[in-house]
Amino acid sequence: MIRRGAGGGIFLLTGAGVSAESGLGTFRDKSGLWTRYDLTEVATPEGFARNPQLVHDFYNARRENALGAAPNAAHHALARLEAEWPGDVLIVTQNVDDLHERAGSRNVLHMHGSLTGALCADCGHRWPAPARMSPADPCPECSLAQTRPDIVWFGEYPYHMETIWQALREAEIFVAIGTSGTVFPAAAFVQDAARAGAHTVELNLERSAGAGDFSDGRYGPATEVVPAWVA
Ligand code: BV8
Repeated sequence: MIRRGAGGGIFLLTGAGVSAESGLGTFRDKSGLWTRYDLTEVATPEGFARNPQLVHDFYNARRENALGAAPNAAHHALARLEAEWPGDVLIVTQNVDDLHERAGSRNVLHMHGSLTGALCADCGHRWPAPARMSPADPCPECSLAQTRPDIVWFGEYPYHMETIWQALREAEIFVAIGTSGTVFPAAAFVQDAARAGAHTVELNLERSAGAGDFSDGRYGPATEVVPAWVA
């Protein structure tokens, strides 16, 4: 349970597990995406350069799934927390779906990008992604056919890092929800927050490899443990 009245800033780091019960796959569970796709082929700039159509097909399928999914009780509980908590509440998500926003959360940073965005690999122009994208799509700005999903791939620099590091220094409560703590720099955020004096909590289906870095943990499906912790 959050210490009521603390009023301090809450930093929420979410991963694929918060969207699992909305029907969107995770990455490293037994039927996870990385068990079915070679991440070097679909989630690296080198893979995109080799076969842009394969990468677009991968993200077109995930965009279609995400558009057809609905926010679950965990997303709604976090939106309620932001509306009711006296201090700041920031969601930094590794997820590329927009279920936090569709549940009503306003203060959301997508550090690994978003399925709703398109990016021109040549001029850097960004625009709302159509339902399906292809390598031949011309950039609305420079007209070159260098369109890519606005996603941060392995080896690329995550978005909003300066804002994120500042928020980690200021947070009084740090909560990691539905993430295996496998991917950096997100996996190290709990240590950054603890160093700055934050109370740290893991809310996950099961103890992650980094569970020992947290001061507290609640385990079970996000749609149960997140509303219970927010209550
Ligand atoms: C970078 C694209 C330079 C989007 C993704 C040390 C320091 C810095 C970098 C590195 C480092 N060591 C290695 C690196 C490089 C690399 C990295 O971390 N590699 C790993 C494999 C070792 N990192 C990078 O390249 C990053 N860039 O480092 O730039 C830099 C250096 C320093 C400082 C700043 C910058 C870029 C990483 C981004 C890569 N893009 N995907 C997409 O396609 O979606 S990563 C991919 O993994 C997704 O973004 C995903 O969100 C992310 C993390 O996965 P999780 O969300 O945790 O999902 P997972 O399946 O693993 O776990 C799900 C969890 O949920 C499980 O624990 C499960 O138990 C739980 N769960 C399941 N069901 C439920 C549930 N929980 C609750 N309820 C349920 N129902």
